[in-house]
Amino acid sequence: DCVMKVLVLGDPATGKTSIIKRYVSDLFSSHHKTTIGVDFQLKQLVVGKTVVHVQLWDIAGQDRFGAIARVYYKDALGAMLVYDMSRPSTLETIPKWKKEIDAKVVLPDGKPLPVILCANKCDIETASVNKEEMDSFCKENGFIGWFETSAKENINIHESAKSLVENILKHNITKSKSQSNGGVSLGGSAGANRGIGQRSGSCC
Ligand code: G3D
Ligand code: MG
Repeated sequence: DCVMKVLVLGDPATGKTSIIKRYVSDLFSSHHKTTIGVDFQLKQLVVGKTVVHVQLWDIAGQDRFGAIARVYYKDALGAMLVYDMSRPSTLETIPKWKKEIDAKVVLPDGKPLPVILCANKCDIETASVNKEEMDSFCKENGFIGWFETSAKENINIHESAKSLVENILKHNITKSKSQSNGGVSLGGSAGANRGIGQRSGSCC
């Protein structure tokens, strides 16, 4: 078994909480409260012979650059960056988000975090993307890939998460479940954080 911390970032109301909810419990509701503080949900999946416990961290009301507490980034191994296809301004801020991630956290081997881009709300008829433009946008900004997603209609949520998780596993940097504190301690005790990278590859 292994554990990985994944951040879900992007402008307000782009669908971050909805994506997490859809992925973790296969639900969509337009009535969840805007979450306050740091919050994560767990999703278990099996990749090959490995049980992967993915912690999805919702920034929850801190969706502005610079406003996110450092503890949020700490020990993260990957991120989903979300924009709203029906609001182009939320794509304009994506490069800033990507730079913010790269500035705040790197993998234990010093490489940048793998980040996937979600063009969310693809169910909205007026929303569209230019695939070639998106491909080159992803290359320029160092994303591992992009998906058109809809948390509402359950389109590509699992696919985009799977693609990110598989990329993270390739880096051989996940902690085994027994080494991990499960991410529950927000105090950042040194003992809990030392596990990462130290026995890299021990579980995956
Ligand atoms: P956030 O966590 O990024 O702030 P939320 O975003 O998940 O709270 O979603 C913001 C609004 O977008 C919500 O609408 C939610 O229902 C809607 N939404 C999220 N994902 C999708 C999607 O894939 N398609 C469509 N059409 N809407 C989506 P309300 O009206 O409740 O504020
Ligand atoms: Mg939210």
